[in-house]
Amino acid sequence: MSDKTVPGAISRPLHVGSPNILDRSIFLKRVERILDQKMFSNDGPLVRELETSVAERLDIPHVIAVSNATIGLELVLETFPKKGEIILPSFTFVATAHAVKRMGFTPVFSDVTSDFGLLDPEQVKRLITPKTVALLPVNVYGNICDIDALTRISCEHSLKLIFDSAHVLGVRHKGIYAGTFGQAEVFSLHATKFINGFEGGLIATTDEDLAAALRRARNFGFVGYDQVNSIGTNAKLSEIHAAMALTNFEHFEEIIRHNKRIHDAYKRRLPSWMQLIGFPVHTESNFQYVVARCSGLKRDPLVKYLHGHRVLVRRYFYPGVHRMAPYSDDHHHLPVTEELSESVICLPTGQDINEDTVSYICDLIAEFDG
Ligand code: T4K
Repeated sequence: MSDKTVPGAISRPLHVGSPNILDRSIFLKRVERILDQKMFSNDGPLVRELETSVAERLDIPHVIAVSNATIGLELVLETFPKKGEIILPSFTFVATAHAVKRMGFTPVFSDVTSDFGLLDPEQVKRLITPKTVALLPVNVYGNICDIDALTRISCEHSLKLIFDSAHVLGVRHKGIYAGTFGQAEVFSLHATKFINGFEGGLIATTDEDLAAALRRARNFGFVGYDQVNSIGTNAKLSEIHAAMALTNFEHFEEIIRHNKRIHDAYKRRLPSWMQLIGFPVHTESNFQYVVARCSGLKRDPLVKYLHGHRVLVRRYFYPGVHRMAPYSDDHHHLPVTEELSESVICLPTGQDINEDTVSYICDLIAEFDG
């Protein structure tokens, strides 16, 4: 066991996506206001303020707050006029596939690009059949997919195109913030994400009718006090979640600056057998994730070793959804996904991490290697 101490006297383990809490006093003032006004849920003032702030700041026509990104994806999928196959990457968090399956579609897993782990348009073309109804690319690790190629393919084959954008709130592609690509994008406000709302999600769309349908669907289908014209569910975001998300969102540029400093520090200090996954040209990331590929068979022993030192690195995304029980079939191989899922390691990030903690982690890694 190393005799090094964690800098800054951090008593808890170091996490991937340690939660951002940017202005505790403003958050607590908002909580006081919620308690005074006694408006806790059901499209309350803070939910509206959050939606408007994100829409205005990121130039997105319609933003609909929901209780988490998984249900946000389900609500969008539920608006599709017919069921069928949906092409998505296996290299994602399992929630993406669950949303597809739970809404009655057939997930068809595609391989990804080896450089960034993003849905590979060439593979997608090969998987399209008469049953395909949609493409569901995932913008992983603060990276944006090849929007132009995927948009072209979806238009040529009259397919819906929606993005799992859980990781890319505040990320720009060719200068445009994520939130206006395809028919809809869904962001996550989970505690470990770029903007921490404890839990929560945001659906972004340029389509006014879709936005109105989603607002109804998240509130049981109500259009007035007593009128329900369509099926809906309870996907509402509460005021306390909105207070947290809004308070953090007000500091989103500061969070990006912090994340970039951390990313740069890892870049300087990691050994050459760990290659950081970078960002595609035209992408300005939020740097929320620092992901490296480990060469050789070092990844799993390294994870075990770091966990032993309370550095809780993660294997996002292992083993690939196509190899998880509900989706696995022995004949299905996705070589790039499998290679990536066996070599990637997500390093601690977020507000608990600073340049000293990065040095501490990199020194531990150097000792492991040595
Ligand atoms: N699509 C993609 C591509 C996603 O990555 C996700 C979620 C979704 C869709 C769905 O979004 P949501 O429906 O959740 O809005 C976590 C999160 O629960 C999940 O939101 C996230 N992706 C996924 C990548 O990670 P776990 O089970 O791996 O998290 P857990 O509990 O191990 O936490 C990660 C680390 O963070 C731990 O070391 C502990 C630390 N932590 C966690 C929480 C919740 C804290 O320090 N404080 C906390 O409050 O799933």
